[in-house]
Amino acid sequence: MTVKRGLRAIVCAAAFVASANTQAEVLPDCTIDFETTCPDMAPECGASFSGGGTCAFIGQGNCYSSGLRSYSVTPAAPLTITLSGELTGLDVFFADQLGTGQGDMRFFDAEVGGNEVGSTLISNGPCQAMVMPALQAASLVAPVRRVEVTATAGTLWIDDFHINGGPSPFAVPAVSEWGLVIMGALVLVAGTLVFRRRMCLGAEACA
Ligand SMILES: [Ca+2]
Repeated sequence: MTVKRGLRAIVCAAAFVASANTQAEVLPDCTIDFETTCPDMAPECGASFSGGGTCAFIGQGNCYSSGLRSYSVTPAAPLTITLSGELTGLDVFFADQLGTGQGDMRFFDAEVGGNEVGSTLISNGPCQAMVMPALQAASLVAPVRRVEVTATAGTLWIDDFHINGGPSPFAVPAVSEWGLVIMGALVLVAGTLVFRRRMCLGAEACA
């Protein structure tokens, strides 16, 4: 019975170590500028764009963040952005393009159906003002795996979709390889001590 308990303790400890070493996949710092490649053709920076417009030259007003190509969203073409890893931070140009656009950008986690995990970004602008619309930063409360962009009117401008520019606020603590070795050794020592103590109590002969 004692040996079984000792083995059970070691197995539980190993499972704990393994779970502690599981690190969520966080997408690397990466910016989609829509200039030479487009994430509606193939994933870029771990993001795949579907259902929206496309990467195109707009040349409107003061929307010229990186080159003159950007991504557009209209009421007829809401955009879904699917992420292959965790989005933990985002800054992006998200504005009305022609003076009549309105819309929002919403963030969801990896659960089935998706729970909304952050404040909705509202399009600013317009691009036709005298200055370029301000960069917007998402306020997230958990890692994001899907983004929904909807225009309720006009045309929306998206550029410089900057993924994970800072340290992750949701990082899961992980154990290094040396940490695993040390923890494994500790588990062995602890198991040996417990086992020896139980044996001694049974025999009443240990010094
Ligand atoms: Ca651009």
